[in-house]
Parts: sequence; structure tokens; C-alpha cells
Amino acid sequence: MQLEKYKIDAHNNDLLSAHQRKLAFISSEIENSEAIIQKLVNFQIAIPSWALGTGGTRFGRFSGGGEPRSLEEKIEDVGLLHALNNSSGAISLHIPWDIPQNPQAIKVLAAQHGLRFDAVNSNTFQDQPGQEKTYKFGSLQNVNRDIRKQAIEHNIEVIKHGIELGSDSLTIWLSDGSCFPGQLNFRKAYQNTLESLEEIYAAIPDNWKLFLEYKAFEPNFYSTTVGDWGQSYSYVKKLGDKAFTLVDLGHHLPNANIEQIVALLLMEGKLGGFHFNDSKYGDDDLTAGAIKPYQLFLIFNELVDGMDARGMDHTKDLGWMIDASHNVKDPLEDLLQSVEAIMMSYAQALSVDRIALNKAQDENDVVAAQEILQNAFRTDVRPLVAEARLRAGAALNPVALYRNLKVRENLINERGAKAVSTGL
Ligand SMILES: [Mn+2]
Repeated sequence: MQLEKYKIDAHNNDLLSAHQRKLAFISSEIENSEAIIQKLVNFQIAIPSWALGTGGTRFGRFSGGGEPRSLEEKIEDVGLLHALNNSSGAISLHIPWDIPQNPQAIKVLAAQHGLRFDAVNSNTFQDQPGQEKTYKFGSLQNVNRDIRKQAIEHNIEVIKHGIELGSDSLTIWLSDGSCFPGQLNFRKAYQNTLESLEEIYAAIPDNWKLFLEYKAFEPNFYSTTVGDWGQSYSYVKKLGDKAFTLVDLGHHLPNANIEQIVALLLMEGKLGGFHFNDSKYGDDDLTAGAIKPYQLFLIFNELVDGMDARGMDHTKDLGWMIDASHNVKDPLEDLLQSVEAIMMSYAQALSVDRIALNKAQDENDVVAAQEILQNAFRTDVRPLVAEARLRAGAALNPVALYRNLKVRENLINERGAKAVSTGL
């Protein structure tokens, strides 16, 4: 389904006068609003190819229909999101779920939708049909050298697919670990994993980055071999300058101070990528900002502060991606909501009065510090985010337009009510 420009324009015209009223007010409240709008126009968040279908749990999956049946249709869906919000200009592929048969044609199709290819993701947490050896007891950590070799070769294969598409990073998430005490020798598992990662790292092109994602638990429930940011940091530090830690918001134990983790990884020059989602309990993969919006703002506050301290470019020096699952929502609506929440938190972080905050910190003025942060968080910056979309030719209210145009109904007509996408 293509979204005609005149339909976006008609939608924007209907909402324009109300939008302009709100924008005038917020612009009078926030000093640097024009600079913030410009940064919002440029900010892009990648959409993973596995998030375009309905997600599920181990208990079941309830498809809503009209899901993309091929990589081409997945690119079309991300293109729709990008046309609606101008903030989803990249797609992140999962191999082997989305191996491009004709990379050149796929590149052209993506470019037609204004999309580039973000990090490619390997998969050694499942066995694939026809695969020789099983990952039941881990992949890069495995006690069996042949299994480690198979997993290393898979990652090198993923890099090759990424090169063909113009991607410039590889994300590795390992489910490796153990379910019971005594199952694993922790030091041997670490050493095997490090050696395997070194072989993969040797295949990383000079202009590429390797992201090592950590996760506290699940599917292993006693130990995880890359279980927290300290373990990931310990590997990437040894690997070299092209290796970085990737933070997924859902991959921590409850109440972890993620904003502090982000600040320290940035300070060490080892934060490379970011996966957005939200959670109440564990790796719930809920819509970004749906449960803990203040935490999302505090994380962005550290991201902006830490990136600016190192002179980093917000748009391209970290890999930004949504990594969520949609069990009860239309996946495309859910992704629009996540992107909106991320943009709001970014805008609020950009509006923080950093000079005043530094002064409050230097004077141990705890009350003033809280006032500054909560003032930014409680300011409604939605008109700034909407204005960034308007200037880029996208929709003032993406979810409303998506519903008015009956996009899902159209996709079901095109693809069928039973079309189910690959993914988790
Ligand atoms: Mn992730």
C-alpha cells in the first residue's frame, strides 16, 4: 500500500490551526525550541524486520491479519511508518529470517521508501531447518568446538549479507548460559565465548561496528554468559575499537539504574547501540514509554549529556532501534506509539537547562536539580515533535491518519487475514 502525499497534506490542513496555537505556546516556554525541532527532524529510529507482525508468548500468538509475507512487504510496512512520521528511516534485518535473495533489488526498494539498512542481527538462539548441530547448550560458549565453529560461520555469513545491503554494524545477542547450578563452568564459558567473538570480530570490516547485547535472564534461568553491562564491557574492551556494548532496556534485572549504566558506558566510549521497549517485570517488550516514561526521559537525559560531552552526533554515532513485541496491538500502530514516546523523551532531554543543572549539582542543591529535571519531563513537547513531522512532510498525527486511511484494512485486503509474519 502506498500513502499518497495529498492525503497527508489534507490531514495536516485539517489539524493545522490547532497545532499552530499549541506550537506558539510551547515555543514561548522553551528557549531553544527551534534548535530542538531541527534535531527532531534529523533523528531516525530503526525498525526491526521482526517487529512488523504480531508477537506472541510461549502460550500463544494471535495474529491480526495483513502481516508482511516477505522481506519486500516488510520494507513496504517500514516505508509506511516513515511516510507517516519521518522518524523511521531505517530497517534492521534478522538473519536467517530475512535473507535477501536479490540484495541489489532490495536496496533499490528500500531507497524508494527513503530507508537505509541499520545493524544486521545474527541468530544462534534457535536451530534452523537443516542445521547440522544444535544450539541447545549454547552457541559461542559451547563446550563442543564444532558447534562454536558453526555459530562463528553463521555470524560471518550475516556480515556478508550486511555488506551487500550497505549496513555497517552487526548486533550479537546470545541466549548462551545455563539453567542449573553446576551445568556450566563459568570461566570456560567466558573463554570460549571470547575466543569465538574474536574470530567474528576479525571478519568485521574497518568501517563497521560490532554490538554485543547483554541480557540478564531468559531463555536460560540460572546464568547468562553475557548477562549484564559489566560482562559485555569486559568482552568488547578486549575485542578492540570496533566493538561496543548494546543496551536493550528490557534486559536488566528489576529496578536497575539504566540511566547510570548509559552514562558510564558513554564515558568509557563503549556504548554503541540502543534497543527501546518498556517493561513492568522483565523483558516484556512493551511499547516504549508505556510503563515508565520518566525512566525513558532520564535515560535520554544521560544520552544527550554524555554524547554532547564527547562531541558525538546524535543521529549517527549510536545505533537506535525499537526492539518490542506486539501481542495485543496492531504492530504498526504500536511502533508509531513507540517512536512518538522516544521523540518526546529526546525533545524533553534537549530542553533541560544544563547550565542550571550543573550549578545545582555543584552546589548540592538537590531540590533545584529535581525541579529542573521534572520541569522538563512535565512540559508537553508534543507540538515540537509534531512540528518536526510537519516540516518533513509527514503527518501531524500519525496514528489518527493511519486509522482514517484504514491502513490495516487495506493490508488485510492485499495480503489476506491469515498472513503471518516471521518473528518472535
Ligand atoms: Mn534487543
